[in-house]
Amino acid sequence: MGTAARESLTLSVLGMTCASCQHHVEEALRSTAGVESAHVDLIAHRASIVFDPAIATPAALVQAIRNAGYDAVLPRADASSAEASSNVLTDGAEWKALATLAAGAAAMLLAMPLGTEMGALDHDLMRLMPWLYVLPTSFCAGFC
Ligand code: 9UX
Repeated sequence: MGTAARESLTLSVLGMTCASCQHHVEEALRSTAGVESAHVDLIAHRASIVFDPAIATPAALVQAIRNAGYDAVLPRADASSAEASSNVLTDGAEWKALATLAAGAAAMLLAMPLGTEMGALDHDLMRLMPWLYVLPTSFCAGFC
């Protein structure tokens, strides 16, 4: 007890538009293996997570958020944290994983605003339920 390694990480969370979103993301993170605590800030679009790096990885945390229907990006060059845990990052495989992840995140970000998939869904919804679009936009983005 008490010897478990701990690391904290702050992610940028994308796609949260209402208070329920915040809870969805928190629940997704808390139900991820290795996560000790997760706090999501809806206004700042940030998730602060404390986890055991031997069990959970930043990539797994991002994936958990994606599975919940949102997206997240790892903080850019987290220099101080990288130095504090240099033993983790000196391993070449870790760098490769991070690079792959960063490339994936970049591709995701590039693809999203164009969002042909979302656009099609949006139009179907507008046709089926026009009243949905009369509601204040803060009500829901459609994931609830
Ligand atoms: Mo979030 Mo809804 O995906 O009131 S907009 S739960």
